[in-house]
Amino acid sequence: MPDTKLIVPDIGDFKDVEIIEVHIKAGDAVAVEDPLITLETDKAAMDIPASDAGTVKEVMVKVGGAINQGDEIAVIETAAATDKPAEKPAAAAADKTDDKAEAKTTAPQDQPQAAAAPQSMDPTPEPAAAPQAQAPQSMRPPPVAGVDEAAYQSAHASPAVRRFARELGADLGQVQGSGRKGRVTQEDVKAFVKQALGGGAGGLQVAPMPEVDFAAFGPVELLPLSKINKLTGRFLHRNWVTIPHVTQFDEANITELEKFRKTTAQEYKEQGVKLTLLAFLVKAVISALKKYPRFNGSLDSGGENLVMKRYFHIGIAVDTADGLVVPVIRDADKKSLIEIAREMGELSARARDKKLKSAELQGGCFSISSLGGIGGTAFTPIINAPEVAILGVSRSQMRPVWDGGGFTPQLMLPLSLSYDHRVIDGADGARFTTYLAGVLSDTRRLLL
Ligand code: CAO
Repeated sequence: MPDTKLIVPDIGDFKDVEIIEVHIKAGDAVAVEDPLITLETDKAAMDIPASDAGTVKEVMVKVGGAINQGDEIAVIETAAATDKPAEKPAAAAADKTDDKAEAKTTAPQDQPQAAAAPQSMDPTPEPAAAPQAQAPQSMRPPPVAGVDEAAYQSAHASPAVRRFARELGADLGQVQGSGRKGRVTQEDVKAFVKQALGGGAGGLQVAPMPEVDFAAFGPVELLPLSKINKLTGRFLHRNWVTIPHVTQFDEANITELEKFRKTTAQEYKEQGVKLTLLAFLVKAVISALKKYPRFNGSLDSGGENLVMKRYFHIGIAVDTADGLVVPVIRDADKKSLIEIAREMGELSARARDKKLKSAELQGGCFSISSLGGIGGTAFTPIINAPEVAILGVSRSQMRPVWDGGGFTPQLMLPLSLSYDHRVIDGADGARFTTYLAGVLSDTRRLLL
């Protein structure tokens, strides 16, 4: 195994340039163009990349030292067999910004200089490391989505750190530098990314929650969150921050429906079935899903296609002592109103007794969350992904409604439909609730 000395290439007019980072240590494997050290001049930081691949035997430089062209950086053991040792200048030094660095060198003579390693002394007769100086535009790292590119470019960081930040998708312009003169180090980028991941999804940057000593203000006790609280909390948080929600509000005149429900409910009560408004809502929702099938779809994992479901499984949010669960009524389109009411009663009873099977919580296409039995006028339900919409229902109220000639008392049901705006447009959101309100106002439409 031959030894090769890696030396400082032509770095222009710079003399006694300070080394601010050493990226290698004995035993490291280096590939051609891996950054060996980072230098800092008055104006910029620059990486000195490796001109040869091999294993580092000895490092001759340290942070804080100063170097000049021709100084030895390291000795590496190259893999290729040869009988002569070599001394090679490291590849052309990179410019301040890595984008430019991939394409630009500090001095016009860099390319000849990189190629200037005498071929006879070159243990590997491959071309010297000029390609870095020649990288075409298309090989430059793409800008990181959503970052301020100007701030990114002007950030005080070495090319290696810039490359690292790009790989992680970190917005370098926002990273606080802890190095000399505010230089951003690799550790700074790591800390920034860690904070971003801990504080939100998809690199969402939010201020950390304050740690408050509540006991300093009065007596407190700790109540551990239930398993369901923790699990649903995680999913709800993910859905809330990753899905662009829009909530469309509307109201349905259910005066006639409620009259019908009350008389029918009496009959079925004797059979042990509680016929509440919810069963009618399931039927009306299925009719609306058939008319507007995108609401019954789901985005595939790549976000490129909408999976259109030809079945209608409806999730019902159930409030239990341990937290929220959403059992699913399967093939609700094939079930009668009474079958739906009976199944809903059974599912919610078993949910409260913690007796649901996990299969009964899966496969939903669309969810309904009814707070009507409790109260409220409207709310913004969170979509139960991968579903794309959820209907929230609040308490119905008798209100005076203008019928063209006067005000008459009508029972109005508030509807709050949250939908995923990536899949559903606002116009369709309004069409869906208008249609739903129409069906609930006149259930004969369900027969159409
Ligand atoms: N307006 C007025 N009254 C309503 C109503 C509405 N929109 N919806 C239900 N009611 C009435 C019912 O008719 C019933 O009246 P009676 O007791 O006089 O017959 C009463 O409110 C209670 O209904 P219910 O809650 O027993 O039955 P339901 O079918 O309406 O709801 C269930 C069943 C399981 C959905 C419900 O018990 C529940 O858990 N709701 C909470 C869901 C929830 O937590 N959602 C939030 C999710 S996001 O955090």
